[in-house]
Amino acid sequence: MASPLLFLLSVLLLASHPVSAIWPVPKSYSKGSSVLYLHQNLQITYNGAFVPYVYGYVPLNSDSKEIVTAGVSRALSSIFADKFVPWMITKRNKLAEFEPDVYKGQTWIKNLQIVQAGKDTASTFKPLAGEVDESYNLTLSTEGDVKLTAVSSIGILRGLETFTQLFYQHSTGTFWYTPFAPVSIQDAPKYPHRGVLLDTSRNYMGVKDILRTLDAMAWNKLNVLHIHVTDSQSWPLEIPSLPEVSREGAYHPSQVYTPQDVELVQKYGSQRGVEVYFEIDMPGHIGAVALSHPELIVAYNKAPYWWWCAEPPCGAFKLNDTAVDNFLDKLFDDLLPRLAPYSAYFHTGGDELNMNDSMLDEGIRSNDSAVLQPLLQKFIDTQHARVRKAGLTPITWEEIPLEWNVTLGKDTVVQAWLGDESVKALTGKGYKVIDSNYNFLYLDCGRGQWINMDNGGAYQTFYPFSDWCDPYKSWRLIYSHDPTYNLTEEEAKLVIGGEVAVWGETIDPVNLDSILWPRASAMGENLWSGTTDVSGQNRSQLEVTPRLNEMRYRMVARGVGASPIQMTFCTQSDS
Ligand code: CP6
Repeated sequence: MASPLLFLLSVLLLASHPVSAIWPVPKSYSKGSSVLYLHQNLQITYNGAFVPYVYGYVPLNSDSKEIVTAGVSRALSSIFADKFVPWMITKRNKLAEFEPDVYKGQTWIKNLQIVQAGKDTASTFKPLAGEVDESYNLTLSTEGDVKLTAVSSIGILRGLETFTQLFYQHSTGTFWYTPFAPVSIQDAPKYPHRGVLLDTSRNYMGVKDILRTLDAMAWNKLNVLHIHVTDSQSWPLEIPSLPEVSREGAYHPSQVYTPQDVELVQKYGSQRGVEVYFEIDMPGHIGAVALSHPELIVAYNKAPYWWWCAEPPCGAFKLNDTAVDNFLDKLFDDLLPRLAPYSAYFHTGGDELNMNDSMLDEGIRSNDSAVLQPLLQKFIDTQHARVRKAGLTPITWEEIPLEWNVTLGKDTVVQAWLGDESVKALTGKGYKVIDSNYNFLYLDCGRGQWINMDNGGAYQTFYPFSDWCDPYKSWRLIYSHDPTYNLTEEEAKLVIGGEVAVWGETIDPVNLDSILWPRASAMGENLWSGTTDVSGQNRSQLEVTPRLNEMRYRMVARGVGASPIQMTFCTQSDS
């Protein structure tokens, strides 16, 4: 089947017009070479009822019809606002050869018929991994009939996004067309959890930067945003019942998420089929609490940092302290009920806890894991019980079960970061796993090293000497990563997906887009489409590179500053 001749032929065909950047690539996809034009007065129906196309439609609530109406609005307006004229991916000065002749008469798309076969439930918009059916079928006939069917409204949104990626703006500026009719697509994701971790503690990210990230995630069919909202460096989260925590712990009063901000971000995500969940990292990585509650924290700002934590200014909760317990009771009572309407999960952290920290805890004074393990087990049990009581499912970092031998409830999801071996060990123990292998998926590239820690606290003189960017993880490296590497079939079933991570030491809104995109797109395709094509082979770079390049131009056209992946020359001169 995969004869070199056929392969060569398909490469030549691909080079003769835009490649159609359906990204991630659908499970099954066939297309032709007839042209269809799109105008703004096509007839749109949803389960037989008329749907208006309103530019910038904001859903009134989370009813399926509202979600779909807003999805239609975004899809059509992103086509008509895209201004994506593919000269950069065709031939120098020869765009006319690839574009339809608009004066030869047009076949217009007449209708967009949307049919949802199933009923949405409350968990459609905040699903546990696997709870929502994201599959869809999309067909465009040569005559201009478009049909989109799905089980859930999230599936409809996925199909609408695919629909947008079939269209280009004509260089005349007033026509939008697809050169690919007839089209037939059947699509469904391989993994239910396709995520991005965003760190808002090391550097603050504005609400608008988070909303832009949610949009770009939806274009890439990524469906989970994990906000690592607090850490030892800052606490940018307002807790109304504990106002002192962000008052003292945020970098600046303007760098705080209010409860309204949190709800906006969650709602915005849920309307796009992207679930937003939060992490309060503990018992390590919690130093910022010491600024308002020094009595709860050990090792805050203690030098030399490497004795106490992975990165200054350190700071860990006392592990066996009723004041800590009371604080967390109040914190969770305030926060979790506000998150639960939009999230299925809450992440309690648990990474990189340094045993030495409890040497400074007057109630413990030990770094013996035999002493600390039962205290940590109790700490985790207590916090996870609170999470479950709020109707959320707990997530922890891998160290909790693997390094500390803490036993977790079987509902708990474990996020692995230290590599393939961790994924194997965790699935071997029967835990559901999110893969965030730092060798492939840490987009910040590595942890900085800090020097001059004994200089009396002048942090501005500390500098990271290896984090920018060593080694840089190219989209190709990320794309080569299979979350189920070296797993048995049984183990692989427990991998619910993966998350790329944007640790924020050297990232803020200025470079966020270029750090994330299109590298997160690369992992997005692995998680949606798997790492192999229909014949079980790794997809060819000859097919993937121009397609990702086109997706990158599309993201740029939609206002996201994605990095270029090659020279314009590469795609312009390819025939
Ligand atoms: N912060 C927190 C970090 C990291 C982790 N947790 C991290 C560790 C190693 C690298 C990059 C980031 N900055 N809270 C690890 C999960 Cl290479």
